[in-house]
Amino acid sequence: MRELDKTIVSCAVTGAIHTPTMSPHLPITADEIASEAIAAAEAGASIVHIHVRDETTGEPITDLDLFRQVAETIGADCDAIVQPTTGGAPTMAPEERIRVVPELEPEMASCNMGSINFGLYQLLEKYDEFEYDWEPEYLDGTRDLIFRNTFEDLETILPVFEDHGTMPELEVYDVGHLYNAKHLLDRGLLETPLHIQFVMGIHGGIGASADNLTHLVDVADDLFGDTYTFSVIGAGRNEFPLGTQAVSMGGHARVGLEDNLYLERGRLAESNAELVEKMVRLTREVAGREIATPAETREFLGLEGQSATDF
Ligand code: KMH
Ligand code: ZN
Repeated sequence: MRELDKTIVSCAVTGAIHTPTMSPHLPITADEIASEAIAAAEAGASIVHIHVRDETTGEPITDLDLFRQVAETIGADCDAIVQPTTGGAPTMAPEERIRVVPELEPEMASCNMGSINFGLYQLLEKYDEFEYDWEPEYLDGTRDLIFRNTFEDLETILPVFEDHGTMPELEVYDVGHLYNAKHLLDRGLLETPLHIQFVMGIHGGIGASADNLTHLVDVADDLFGDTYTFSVIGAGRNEFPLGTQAVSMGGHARVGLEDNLYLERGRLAESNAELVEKMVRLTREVAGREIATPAETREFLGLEGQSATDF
């Protein structure tokens, strides 16, 4: 693993997992998403991971005008690395999801390293009723859903990253996805250094245990040696235990309302910044590490800066 003497904290501001009924603090409109990202950056996040939503119903969409509005607002106000999703919602087709890269030519974007069952239906039983009809339909539909990222999909979308100078953050939901990345690297569809995001605790992906994180790092060490760095997403209540383990191992961590709605058991986070502040505190107090600035993150990851983007 490539080591940085500081910790990169990322923040995933809204995502496509949680729906409006689940938290009044989930940002929905472009302005809400952008302002939450700016506040997260002020709290210490050097990368802000962005999805967009229908501004009236909160349904996940891939509207390029909204992506541009969010990216431009963030870019005008702070120097955090804006990282749009190419994962969109698990229901969306890869060719729809990748459009944001040619549109914004971002420094980074997420790139999902394989298909999984992406189950959200288990969330239904936690809510008696939903504000919008689409919410229970969306969640229940994941019972019969494959979050599609086939080898052909990856052969199609990875050259788009290359053509537009966008660094893919490799979203790895299970051990097999690391071997997919190695295969794509060997074929020249990926290049080192790699930045891998271990996504743990998604229903359909690898379980969120400490042993599984250690195993993922061991496999990545075997496959990629010192040509990769890793960050960790722990879904839900796993966010802080796994984030703390990751940063204690010399890795990095992602927090945010996309992945976790709670600051602590039974208490909804009132903002993304609250989650970032807690991860910063844990990084300093438990791992004894300082937080990387956007400039330090760019230098370490080899990113070219805001001026290299198209927003
Ligand atoms: N939705 C998260 C589980 C993406 O957006 O492309 C992983 C993620 C991937 O953020
Ligand atoms: Zn995402």
